[in-house]
Amino acid sequence: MVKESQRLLAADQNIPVIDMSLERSHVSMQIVKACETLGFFKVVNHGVDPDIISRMEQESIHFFAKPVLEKKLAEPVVNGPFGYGLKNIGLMGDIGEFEYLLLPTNLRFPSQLSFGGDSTKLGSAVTCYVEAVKQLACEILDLMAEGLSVPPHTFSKLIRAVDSDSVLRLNHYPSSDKIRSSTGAKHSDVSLSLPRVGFGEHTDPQILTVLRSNGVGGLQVAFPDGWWVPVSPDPSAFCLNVGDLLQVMTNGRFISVRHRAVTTGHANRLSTVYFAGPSVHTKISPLSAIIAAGDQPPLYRTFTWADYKKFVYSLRLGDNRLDIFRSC
Ligand code: GA4
Repeated sequence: MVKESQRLLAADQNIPVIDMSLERSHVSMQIVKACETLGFFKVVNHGVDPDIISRMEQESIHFFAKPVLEKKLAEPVVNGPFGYGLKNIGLMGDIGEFEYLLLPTNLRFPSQLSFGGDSTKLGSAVTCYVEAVKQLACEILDLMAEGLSVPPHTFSKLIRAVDSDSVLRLNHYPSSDKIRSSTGAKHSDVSLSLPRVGFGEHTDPQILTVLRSNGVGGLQVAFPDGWWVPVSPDPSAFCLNVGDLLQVMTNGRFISVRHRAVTTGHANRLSTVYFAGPSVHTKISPLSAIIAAGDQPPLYRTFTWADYKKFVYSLRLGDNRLDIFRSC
């Protein structure tokens, strides 16, 4: 259950909402500001085809409605933490009140995803969705580069690499009501209708995260002053957050924001999350253009994404991982 001592703000009017149809230099300035102050923002008028989005949502609903034994057959034929999971997160014993499907984005469907059944429709929905959100992520990364005055495709070229190590995650958080009925608890047991941790607090290790949810809330973002702020759901928007690697590349100018998902209310929450990462052998370090323009020495030493990922998977979800890579 979410601890009462954790301070929660009621509204999310402090979350930046950026209209991507506005003038480019204005949008780029707003994005940089949001990444420097919070590391999180929403975009509207983003240009992603609504049919691609709704097909992805329909296929997720269809997938999660299957019996658990059938969902467990979703095993990509690749190494890594991929496939269907129920409550377990990572390798170190973290758990949450949700189920998910974690997929590498360079899968060829259906040959590399065996379902023991029909995965063609889900596969084609995922392929189209990944292509669309990757395009959006690259557009936003180019706007960041522009706003930071670093060479134009500094960030997006890492995501566009053919062997980019990006991941798609489909999450299904049952409502508190459903959790209550599945535990056989009485309707009067109020503790079971309190928010419960779906996906515990953490930062995302990659470069940039692109999240979309159905119309059910649950995502919360940690503000620098220590407040947790619920993000109001908007199925027509995308939520973007800075990941650890982008914090390093910007030498700490951008914040890799802590966030979490809680279960609430009467409806199930579905989220689709694209984690844009570089290829595993990419060397990550603070950008020289940022160092030259700022007054800080490089705050992090150079490491590869493979090194960092190995370290990430050896820790618990909520652990701070960047400190050990600091150079001073
Ligand atoms: C958080 C962001 C992505 O969901 C993810 C997660 C990964 C996993 O579920 O396998 C991790 C988590 C995430 C960070 C710490 C480690 C690894 C679970 C965990 C305990 C897919 C990712 O890349 O890092």
